[in-house]
Amino acid sequence: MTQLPDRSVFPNDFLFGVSTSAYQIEGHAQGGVGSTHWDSFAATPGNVAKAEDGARACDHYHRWQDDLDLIRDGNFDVYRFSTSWARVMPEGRGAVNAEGLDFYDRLVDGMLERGLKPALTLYHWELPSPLADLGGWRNRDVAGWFTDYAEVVMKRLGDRIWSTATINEFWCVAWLSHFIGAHAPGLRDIRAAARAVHHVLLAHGTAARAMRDWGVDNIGAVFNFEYTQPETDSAEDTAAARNWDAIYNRMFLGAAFHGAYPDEVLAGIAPHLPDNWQDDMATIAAPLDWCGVNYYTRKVIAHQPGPWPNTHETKGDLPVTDMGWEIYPDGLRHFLSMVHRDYARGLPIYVTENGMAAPDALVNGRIDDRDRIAYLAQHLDAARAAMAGGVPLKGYFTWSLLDNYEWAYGYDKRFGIVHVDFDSLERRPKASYHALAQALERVRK
Ligand code: IFM
Repeated sequence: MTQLPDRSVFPNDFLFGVSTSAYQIEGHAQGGVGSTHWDSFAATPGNVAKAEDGARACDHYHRWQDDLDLIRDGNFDVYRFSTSWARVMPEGRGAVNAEGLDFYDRLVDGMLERGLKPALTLYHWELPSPLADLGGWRNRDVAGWFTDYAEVVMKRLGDRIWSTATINEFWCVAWLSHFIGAHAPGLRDIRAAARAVHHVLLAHGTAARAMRDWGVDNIGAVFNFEYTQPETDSAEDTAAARNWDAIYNRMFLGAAFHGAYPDEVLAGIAPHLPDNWQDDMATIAAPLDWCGVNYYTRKVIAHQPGPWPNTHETKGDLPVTDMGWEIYPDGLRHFLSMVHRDYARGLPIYVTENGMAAPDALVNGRIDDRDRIAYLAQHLDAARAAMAGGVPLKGYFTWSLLDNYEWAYGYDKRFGIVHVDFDSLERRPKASYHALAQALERVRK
């Protein structure tokens, strides 16, 4: 069986963590939380497998202490979690739900009591419905709404938070949700997408600058990446892959770090961006302290006749995970090197998500997920290769602690290192959890 690399082969200050997000685990029907665009998206036929939503999820809202114990006992250093905007401010603006804020207060204290560094993400996709009604990410005012929400959270938790990310996965928030239509709010409209792209970046930059003014430190953002492989070396497929790569891998980084959108992207979205968008780019390129990289897979892209971006996903020939995602560890090395070389230039980089959905079988009460262990080992090796090439990689987070609500796939896809029985809600650490716990054990020197 593949062995995970030991903590001792990483620098002493290298951090290991697990990642989760609020809507995917908490149970979003509990504790005075407001409705979100994911609730209505899931309630619309055809959007989510079995029309499942996050109402109960893993019931982390009640089981958080046991879940934090699992993280501590897994020998992790950091817990990357998110606060739900709709739990903190059920209407998205104005009134604060004291019960919601108290929950996160206890959660953060619980991390500290267990020696875990709290790594907060402010937005991991559950936009409050009243804001969605006003156009959500298409409405420029979202930058101010988001900053007000950030202020409420940081005023309460900021004194104990180790790191703060504004947004998780800009591409999913803007493109997957407003151009491809696979996530809430399920739009397929280039104008909506262009505006969502710009406004989620504006919200990020506005909040990051404001937080800096309030004295918050260690501020970053989390970007997702997919290695892009042209199906053939024809000029058309190569151009299609370049467009895909620009939209997915360079648009948000380019704006956040250089205040510029790639030319390949402007070729499609420029007519649809808000008036005077150029004036916002300096705000968007707010100084950051670190950059988060989420990486899972590679995509094979071919030319698609018709309107921009002329891209079409085709099937590759690599082994795939239960999501049908190709396993391509060298893509992680590629992006860590690219982010360091072309964008973050010297800032600490973290792998903020990496992991796989596997068809885990529960046999005699055990899950022997050696495919997941192999996946993690290969990606940790790729991370080490990037470090050997000079990338200031400072930590690695596994997605995810628990099997959870995998968005449009409902509860069918299991990413956890801990199995969750979605009837009894019982947690069962898988072989990957035990392997990580063993690899991360600190040996006294
Ligand atoms: O479950 C998601 C997570 O919410 C964001 N990053 C990718 C994961 C797996 O799809």
